[in-house]
Amino acid sequence: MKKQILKVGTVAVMLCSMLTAQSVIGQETNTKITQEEKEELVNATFTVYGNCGMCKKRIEKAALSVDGVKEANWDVETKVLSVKFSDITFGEHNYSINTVSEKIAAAGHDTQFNKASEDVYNALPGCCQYDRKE
Ligand SMILES: [Cu+2]
Repeated sequence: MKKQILKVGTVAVMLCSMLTAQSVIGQETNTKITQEEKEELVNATFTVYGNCGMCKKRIEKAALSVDGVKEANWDVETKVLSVKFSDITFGEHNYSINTVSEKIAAAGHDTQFNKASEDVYNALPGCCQYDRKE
């Protein structure tokens, strides 16, 4: 009888420490990305068509609106967008990159994977209407 009580007590202590450990892990993932996590970010680049600084803002904003994307940088000269996203959140690279590309096309910019619709493209400010490939 005494042995059983002891066992229950041990299990309770184990459960307790497990719960504590879990809540600590939960807290860590809720905080901003640490240096270690930053190193686990995956970098991907692809071409996005645009003209100017306004395009840059629009493209980067669209990229950053996708969950898991931590950094986005579009180069006006080379037309190359560089995105860093969390590999923990998105195991499949293609899924994440396709989503980013689709969001950018929806904002009016053709990418090497997706085309923006005529309507969205025509709604861009004149200076942002880049030359489209036929
Ligand atoms: Cu522009």
